[in-house]
Amino acid sequence: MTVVVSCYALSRLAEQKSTWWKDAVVYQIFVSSFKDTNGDGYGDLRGVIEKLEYMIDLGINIVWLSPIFDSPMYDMGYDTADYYRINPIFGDMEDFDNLLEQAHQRGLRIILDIALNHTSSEHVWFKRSVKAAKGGDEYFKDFYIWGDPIVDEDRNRRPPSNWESVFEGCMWEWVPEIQKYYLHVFGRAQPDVNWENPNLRNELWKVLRFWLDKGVDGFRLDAINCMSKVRNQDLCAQRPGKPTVSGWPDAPISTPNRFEQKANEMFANGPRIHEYLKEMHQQVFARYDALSLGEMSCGITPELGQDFIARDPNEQQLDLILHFEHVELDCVDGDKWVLRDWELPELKAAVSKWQTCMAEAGGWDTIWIENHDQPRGASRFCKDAERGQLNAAKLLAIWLFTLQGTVIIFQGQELGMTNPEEFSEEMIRDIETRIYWDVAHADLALGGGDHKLEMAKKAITSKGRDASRIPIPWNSNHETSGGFTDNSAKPWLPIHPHFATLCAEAQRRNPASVWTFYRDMIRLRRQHPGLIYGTYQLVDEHHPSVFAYTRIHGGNFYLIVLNFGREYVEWEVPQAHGRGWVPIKLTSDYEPLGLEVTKLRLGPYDGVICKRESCKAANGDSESDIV
Ligand SMILES: [Ca+2]
Repeated sequence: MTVVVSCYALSRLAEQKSTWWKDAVVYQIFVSSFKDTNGDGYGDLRGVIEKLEYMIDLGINIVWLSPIFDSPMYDMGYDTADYYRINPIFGDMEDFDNLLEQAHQRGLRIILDIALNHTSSEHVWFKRSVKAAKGGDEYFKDFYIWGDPIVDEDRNRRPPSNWESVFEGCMWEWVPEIQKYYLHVFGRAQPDVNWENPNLRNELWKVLRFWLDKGVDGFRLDAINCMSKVRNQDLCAQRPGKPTVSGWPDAPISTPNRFEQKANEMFANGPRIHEYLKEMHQQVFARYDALSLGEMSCGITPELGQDFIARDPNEQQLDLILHFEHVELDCVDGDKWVLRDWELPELKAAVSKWQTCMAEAGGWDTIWIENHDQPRGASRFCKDAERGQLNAAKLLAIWLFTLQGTVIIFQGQELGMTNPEEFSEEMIRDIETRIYWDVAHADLALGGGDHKLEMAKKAITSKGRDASRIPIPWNSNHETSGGFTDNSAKPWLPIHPHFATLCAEAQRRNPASVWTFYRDMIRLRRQHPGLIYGTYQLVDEHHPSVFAYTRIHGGNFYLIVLNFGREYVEWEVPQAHGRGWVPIKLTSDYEPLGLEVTKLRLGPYDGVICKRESCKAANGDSESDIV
């Protein structure tokens, strides 16, 4: 009997744990660019505290803080030097404790962004690991991924495998003093930790528990599907490659005539990844009512994604995953810098597949379009939106808040911020963009031609990570960089050229602003649980400019129709979806509410949410059968 009761209690706990983040709206803060309170040009934790009421007014439930741990900031904090210390740029532990307390007092939850795939090369673990190779502390010897060189008959040395780093060049970095290479999936100052080592994993669980014990409400786990790397013995049909004497296989040749090769299959979704994440869940998240939000920017598909969010308690790994298919439509072969045009049906297919696959697996999707790594959505999903820029930002809000999943917005998105568009070298602060720009320059020196440099500038203005990282404009005061900092300070990145019209102060006073629209959409979504929990179904999948879908929940039926094009379009509600649709929210007020619609005439970037009540048909069947 006791067993039955405790199982019931456990299942109740699981049920409780799985609900609070589902209908929540997450607001991502890139602390450096949010609000500076001490005039050093960088945002800080006190700036976040200052703006807690702002987030409450908007309707936010969860704040995601970009990495705040001590870091040399080679990659803006995604290179941790000490997981137990606050980065002095952002404040100290007292500031953090204050922030957590004041957020909780207001009912706001805080989740921390943490990179556990790698640390900074400044981390003491890394220094000790190097030392251990020379006969130091054995405990740290295998905290990182060390590889021996492959030496040919002529005594030429090459790295243990041909894997290409995500940022640039070879994934292996030579350390002359110990005659070994270390592996780094990202930048060379970001060595990957070795998850094969149980001691290392235990240290990471301790880190997570330390912050959860403080009361944080969860983590955004950076690059969480990259922890398990492929060894020779792991090669198979799904992971083709060529074994080498180092024990690390070479990736298949995709770019002839060079050594480094794309190697996603060698480090993403590797052979032990589910084992590791189950252990993390059991050792950490199962013991707290905390959210695990796993970022998977490298090689995740809806089918693979299902395996990470399984609801079976024995298989549990992550609550939510951040996937990237919809923001990689403009990439050629996954290369973010090589741009391609995409068509709306491709976007509809990608979004719909994730919506369906997550629901089928009993999981829950995440809904987002921009973040600190991605450009502004309004500049990307509504191309050439000058004619309807205001509508475009509102259209994107309707889209986000009517899909199924936890909605995540990035600071400034609620202001309809766009990419700055103009190229300037002063804007290049991000290490990934800097490397790309330097390579483009080197190509020019080798006779690459001016047009290549122009293409690089275009790629940087539309895809570079600095575009969305520029400071938030709080007011129209030029002296204080739009209220971001104080009179004397220079922000670490230039402010937006249109900061005076985009600023929060002006928008909050304006009932027709993007800010007001976001606030209203958040409220509307709460008033209509069907928009949160309803079943998603795509309508008219091949239409070139209209993205339409239904959400059905209990007796409530919703139809969302969005014109992603810059031309007027007439769209007839398909007969199969019934009649009686009444608009409840529009991007613009061009049409009176309260009238039934059968045909919609939508202007550039216009969107509409329609609703109808279920009614029983004459034969007693629910109308849901025909929707
Ligand atoms: Ca500051």
